Amino acid sequence: MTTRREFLRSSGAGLIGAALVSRAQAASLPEAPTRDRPGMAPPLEPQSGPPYRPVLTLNGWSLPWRMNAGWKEFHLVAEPVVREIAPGMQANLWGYNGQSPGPTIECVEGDRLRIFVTNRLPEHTTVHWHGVLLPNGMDGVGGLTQPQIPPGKTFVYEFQMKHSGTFMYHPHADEMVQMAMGMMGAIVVHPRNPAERRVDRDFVFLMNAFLIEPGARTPSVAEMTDFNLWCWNSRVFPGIDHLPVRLGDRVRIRIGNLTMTNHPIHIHGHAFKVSCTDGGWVPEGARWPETTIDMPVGALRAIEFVADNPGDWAIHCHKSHHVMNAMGHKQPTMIGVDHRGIAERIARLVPDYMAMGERGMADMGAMEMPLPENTLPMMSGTGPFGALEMGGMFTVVKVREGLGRDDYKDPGWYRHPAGTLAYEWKGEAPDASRKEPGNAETAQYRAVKSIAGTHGH
Ligand SMILES: [Cu+2]
Repeated sequence: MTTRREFLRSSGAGLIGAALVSRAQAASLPEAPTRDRPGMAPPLEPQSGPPYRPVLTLNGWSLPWRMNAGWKEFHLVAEPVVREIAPGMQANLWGYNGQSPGPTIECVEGDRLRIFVTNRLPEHTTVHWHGVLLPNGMDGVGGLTQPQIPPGKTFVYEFQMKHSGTFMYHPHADEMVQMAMGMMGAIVVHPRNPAERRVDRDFVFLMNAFLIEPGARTPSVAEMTDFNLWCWNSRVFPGIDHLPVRLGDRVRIRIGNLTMTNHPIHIHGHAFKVSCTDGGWVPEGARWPETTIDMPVGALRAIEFVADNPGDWAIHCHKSHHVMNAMGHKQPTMIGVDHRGIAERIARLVPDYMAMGERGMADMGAMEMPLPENTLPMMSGTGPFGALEMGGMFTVVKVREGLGRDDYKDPGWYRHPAGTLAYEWKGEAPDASRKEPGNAETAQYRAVKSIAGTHGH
């Protein structure tokens, strides 16, 4: 069956339609669609211009455009937004078109782009097109290549996308504040020939980080290192979308890093190769297999693999503090310390004292701790076998047989075939020969306050 879109494309009617845009319309601003739902939008199939296989933005969407006499016109609106970081926590951020990050801009190599940027922030801004090779005056560095865009004004950027690849946009104006508030978005430029570099599933997200004090809603913008929310697209686990993948699919995941530290991104059950950076495509012969790739600050990497191993595979940052949410850093390690009788005595002096960590911190995942309003637990999420004890930069690639080609619905948890699941050994236990660790007389005690009273990470 021929769809209307294919008909338009093959008949050239789309082109005629574009040419018929009236002068009044040409002079008008294109619509600026907004979205506030935090889940992944379905792929945006191109309604005009050259064909391509669209990407999926984790917890995000792609920005629709209009064709105008051969130009693809987009409209970005820089504005304050409310973003759900994960169910149970909302943040006052700055973003574009209703969300932080802003929508992904998708286009095709060779496309001519006209991007209208309206500033609804309380201060001036600009947009820099990170990695895109364009005329100097379109580079968006406030003060250097253009005047700042004052509040209430709209500027226009016009350039041709000369190269396919993975890029991003963000302000180059009061960057410390504007990026710390969540202003950024991804740019995906598809090859002109849709058969080139084709994959079956193409995902994209940006990494960002916030410091939001427990109980607060607005990020502390002066923070440089001690963040407590390590996000993918301004979301933390368990709020990050899963990546449903059909068994045998070739998968690409494009990742950008706009935090202020590197993130070693690790995937389970598969080895991948880096196929693209923000500098362009990596030649086949220069790629090598990895299961972890360290993502530098201010850079993008696209990883590719064939999903040949069914299951629920973790994908996460390998810095263990980046897979948890707000907590204090200053706790002494209490493993092996016997708290018995001590907690009650300390609690008389420090009312919110909690004995924690004497058997490790895993209990925190299941513990119902009193938290200030609008604060996420340090570790949370539930899997098919119980508490997942994760937060931050963590989600699951769900590789399944029998998914539809473009089916992105959550297939549920993996059902392990018989004989493929770790199991308990039920023989007779040997005598415990290890020495009892810890000793109440010699251990040094310090008051450990609950996470409610501490910040940082
Ligand atoms: Cu990390």
